[in-house]
Amino acid sequence: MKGKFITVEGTEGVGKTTNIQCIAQWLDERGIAYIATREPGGTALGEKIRDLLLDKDNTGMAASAELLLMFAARAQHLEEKIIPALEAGTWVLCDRFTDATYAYQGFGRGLNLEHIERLETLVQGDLHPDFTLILDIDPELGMSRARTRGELDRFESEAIEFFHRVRAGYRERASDNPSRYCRVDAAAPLAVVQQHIVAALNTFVGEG
Ligand code: Z5A
Repeated sequence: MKGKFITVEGTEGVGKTTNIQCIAQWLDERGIAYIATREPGGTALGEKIRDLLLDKDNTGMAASAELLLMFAARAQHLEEKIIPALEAGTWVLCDRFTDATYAYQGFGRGLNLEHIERLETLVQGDLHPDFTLILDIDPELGMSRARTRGELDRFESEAIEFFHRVRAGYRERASDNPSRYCRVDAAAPLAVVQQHIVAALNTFVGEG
């Protein structure tokens, strides 16, 4: 792949949307062509799947159905958008990707991590992000930030213990593979968070 694949992860209200704008600015300053996208979603089909996944009326959704819908949306996203962009030399900046599946469906819901790994191989082959930013925050603080935005979706309505498990999952993945992941303390003031992000990106492209 000629373009680079950057993903941003973290629990609710951690500041992904806010900090993706910082990464976009860093890319713009370097004249790097990129697309910004998100998961679940990113394509017309993926956005319809996202609506199903986030809809609070779907409270009875089986964890395995949730897992398969995540990968269905991802398969479409990869084929329609991510792979063509990377092959054309365009960078892809994605709000969540498969690390979220390990963290939410694996650590959060308790699904078997080896099953997730098999689906990952089926859908992605050997395509993985080149750089993953994990914004790390105490879920209580993240939820208090997220709550300022109004009605909670199906995930945001989960008990706080769920988000503690998700956070632990992200931390474990980051510490298992420090060369791909950069974990940043997202409870810090935004300017400090963004200094860390820019420093990590500079290191990633060999400017640090
Ligand atoms: N999900 C899954 O289960 N499995 C998967 O494989 C995938 C996803 C791909 C939708 O994701 C759901 O899908 C998600 C996991 C699941 N569960 N939930 N909920 P989403 O990414 O669309 O939803 P989200 O996590 O709730 O993200 P968000 O709503 O977009 O929040 P955010 O982008 O992380 O936060 P923000 O909007 O940038 O910031 C929140 C507020 O905090 C805002 O007012 C900011 O101004 C403020 N903020 C941000 N940073 C700071 C700092 N440093 N200090 C003070 N205030 C700050």
